[in-house]
Amino acid sequence: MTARYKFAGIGLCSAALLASSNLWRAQAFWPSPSVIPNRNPRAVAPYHQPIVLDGDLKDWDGVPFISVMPRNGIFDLESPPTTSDDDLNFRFAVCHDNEALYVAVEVTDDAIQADSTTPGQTDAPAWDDDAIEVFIDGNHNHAPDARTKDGSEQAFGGEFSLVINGAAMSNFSGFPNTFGKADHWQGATNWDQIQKGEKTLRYEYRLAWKVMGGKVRPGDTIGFTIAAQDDDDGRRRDHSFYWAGISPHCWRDERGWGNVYLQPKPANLGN
Ligand SMILES: [Ca+2]
Ligand SMILES: [Ca+2]
Ligand SMILES: [Ca+2]
Ligand SMILES: [Ca+2]
Repeated sequence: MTARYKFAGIGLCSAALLASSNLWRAQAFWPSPSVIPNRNPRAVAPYHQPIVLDGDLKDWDGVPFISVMPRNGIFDLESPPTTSDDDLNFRFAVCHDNEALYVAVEVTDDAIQADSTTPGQTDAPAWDDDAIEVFIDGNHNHAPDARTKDGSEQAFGGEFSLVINGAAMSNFSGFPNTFGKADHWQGATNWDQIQKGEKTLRYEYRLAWKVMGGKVRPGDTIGFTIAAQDDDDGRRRDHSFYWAGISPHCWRDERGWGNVYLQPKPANLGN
């Protein structure tokens, strides 16, 4: 190949690689939310109990997990994306027990960091450490701004963050500083195991109907998304990675979030 054609070939190959890569997808500017492929994915939260909040997911046996890999998730481009599965990927599941929604998450991450927060905090800057953020749109109205100043959207949910070290944050919900309260929300991680050398990060949440506005019940569908925040160098955030969202600011635009159907308890299980 002449030098000219060689460069043209390299250019074409690069274009093909970029077009097929998540990097391209993550950095693309979508023309409008209405044409985003795979927008608003759906998950089913079956009735399932008992769940024990302890960072051990054996009690989730039989509940389907959804895998979110760099090739099929959404990077919020407030932070850089990664194409490496080892750098960051997660899987999650949802279920309910007629009183609350439960969320389980298992994260693969190449460097575990929790230097910016302290266990026991309920107003932690969770996004600067390895953390999970759950977003609830309890009135399911797909509002373009979940953070309206009048609080009308946060009355039906908002953001509920849990750091791998057990620190928490719900100040961007209608229910600030309520982590640990059974009538609001609770959670647990496998931090004890991580400190002993375990490499897989595990999280469990319990979110009572109250933090969705109080009217959500089995049979309803709520707006929902979930993100893994990744700190790899012990300072601020390196990656922000969502199941569903419109980047940038996935945390704000409910139109890009997924749906969770709260599947009622089967009649054959009794009352
Ligand atoms: Ca458990
Ligand atoms: Ca990482
Ligand atoms: Ca990390
Ligand atoms: Ca940090």
